[in-house]
Amino acid sequence: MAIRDYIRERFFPHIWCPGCGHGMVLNAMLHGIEKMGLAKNEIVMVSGIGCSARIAGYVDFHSMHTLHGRALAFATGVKMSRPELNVIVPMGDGDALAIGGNHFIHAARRNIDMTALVMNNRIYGMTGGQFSPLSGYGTQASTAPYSTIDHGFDIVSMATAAGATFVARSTTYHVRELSGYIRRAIAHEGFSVVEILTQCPTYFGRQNRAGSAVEMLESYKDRTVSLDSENAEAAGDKTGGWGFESLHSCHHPLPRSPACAPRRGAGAATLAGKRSWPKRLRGNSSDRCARKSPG
Ligand SMILES: Cc1ncc(C[n+]2csc(CCOP(=O)(O)OP(=O)(O)O)c2C)c(N)n1
Ligand code: SF4
Ligand SMILES: [Mg+2]
Repeated sequence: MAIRDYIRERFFPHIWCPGCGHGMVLNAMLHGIEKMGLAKNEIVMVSGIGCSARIAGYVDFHSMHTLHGRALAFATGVKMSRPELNVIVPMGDGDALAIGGNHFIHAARRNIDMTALVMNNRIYGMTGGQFSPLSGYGTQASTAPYSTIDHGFDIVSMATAAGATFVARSTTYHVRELSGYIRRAIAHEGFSVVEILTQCPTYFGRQNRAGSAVEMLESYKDRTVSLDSENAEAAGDKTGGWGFESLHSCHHPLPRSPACAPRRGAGAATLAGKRSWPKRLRGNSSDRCARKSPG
């Protein structure tokens, strides 16, 4: 199916500001889905509220635009009633980790078979640039004119600790790599998380003098390190730890706990068990290898 066929063209032009990274995430996701060969009616997209959450309106899948922070709760209900469908949840950093933080950790703990795409622009974009739990120390925001004093979450570490079984981080600069991670996350059986560092030039960029959208993108190239690269060992030194200067490609495919393994067969009313899964949607065996250290 052509990429264009996955889009609801009638809702365009989109609402995003020029240079916003959210459209690049949409692009990467659709390329990943197209490569998997998924039909539109095999996918449900459930979103909350935020600039990022608007993605659900632009795709021609089954889609739900629900409440700020509650998308994972709605998505859990969808997965319980239609376990054969692929459930994807695009979320902003505020949506996922502020108001929706509790839903996030418990969806990970339950290892529910769905994919969370956390679009981390380190700010509340939609409502005018307030700081979020991902803003990180020393960030200017409309609610922090003298800059923030607390540190941000590390989504990768938190999701892994809470029980997610596929966790990756990438950026809108690394769009091909990002597309591959999204594809693997959707194919993975269990709760999969892809954190995407994405630019909000309008609020985060202006308030923090981060430059144009292009300069923000370039900074993702210059200030992140692939864990697959030879430089991964030195990554901690180069990046200075979590935040904007984070590693861009962490993937933590974990073995599933027996309690979370999908139960197959007729009449098994489990989250993943009503029907047997098409082969291409099953996790690849390399997704179950030993956990990699984030460095
Ligand atoms: C219950 C509730 N609280 C607050 C809001 C206002 N609100 C809408 S979007 C948003 C934050 C958006 O930030 P984020 O989730 O990071 O998405 P972004 O716009 O940055 O992509 C807030 C606070 C709301 N719609 N509903
Ligand atoms: S406010 Fe920021 S996140 Fe929202 S559309 Fe504009 S650039 Fe994107
Ligand atoms: Mg945000």
